[in-house]
Amino acid sequence: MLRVLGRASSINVRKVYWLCHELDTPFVPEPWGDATSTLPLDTPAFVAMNPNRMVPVIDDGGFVMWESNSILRYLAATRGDNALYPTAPRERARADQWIDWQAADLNPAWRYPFMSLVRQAPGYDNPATRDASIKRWCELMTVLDQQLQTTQAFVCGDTFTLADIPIGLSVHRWFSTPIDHPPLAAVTAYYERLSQREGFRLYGRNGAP
Ligand SMILES: N[C@@H](CCC(=O)N[C@@H](CS)C(=O)NCC(=O)O)C(=O)O
Repeated sequence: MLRVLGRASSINVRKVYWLCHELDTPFVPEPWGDATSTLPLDTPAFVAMNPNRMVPVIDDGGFVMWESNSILRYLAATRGDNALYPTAPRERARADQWIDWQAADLNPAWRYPFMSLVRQAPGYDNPATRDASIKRWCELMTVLDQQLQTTQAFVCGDTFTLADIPIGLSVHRWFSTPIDHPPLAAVTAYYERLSQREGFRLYGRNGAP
């Protein structure tokens, strides 16, 4: 049985749970990294699986890997149908474009305000840095809004694809972080559209941001 290692409060772990639900793939969740768990990340056993000391990690019959968006691609390729992660080069490239944009651009933009306003973590208390990051976050969410105005449905078009999983989690984080949200009607409609999916209700918008 597929093992999914990582605390359920992690946005990146919840991506994997959600995809497993979409694929109807059973998995064993293991709460590594949870503050109350006996499975800390800073141990030789965990570091041997992921030297970055981060979750999620999967163990698929002895094949161990980390990096959430890569895990999504692997699971879709091994369990999915082509609708979720199309094989046609241009359709696949379009999904990859948004998956990579989420990791490379959108994630870094929300990190500082999230750590500051939600986690209230030490070292994230510079208002100018926070405001600059919020401004960038809003700009990127406007890019997403424009795409969704075009598709009127999901990130890549009419149908739900793998790209909607990381983007959907990011949209949940956007609405759950206490900042001034500019009105983005297409993003708001998308959030409600995703909420019609059981997997998103269970794993996407359930957690603290
Ligand atoms: N790029 C990595 C980032 C993973 C990551 O940031 N994981 C966080 C949880 S969301 C983590 O493990 N933080 C350390 C901890 O919880 O102790 C991925 O997408 O898998």
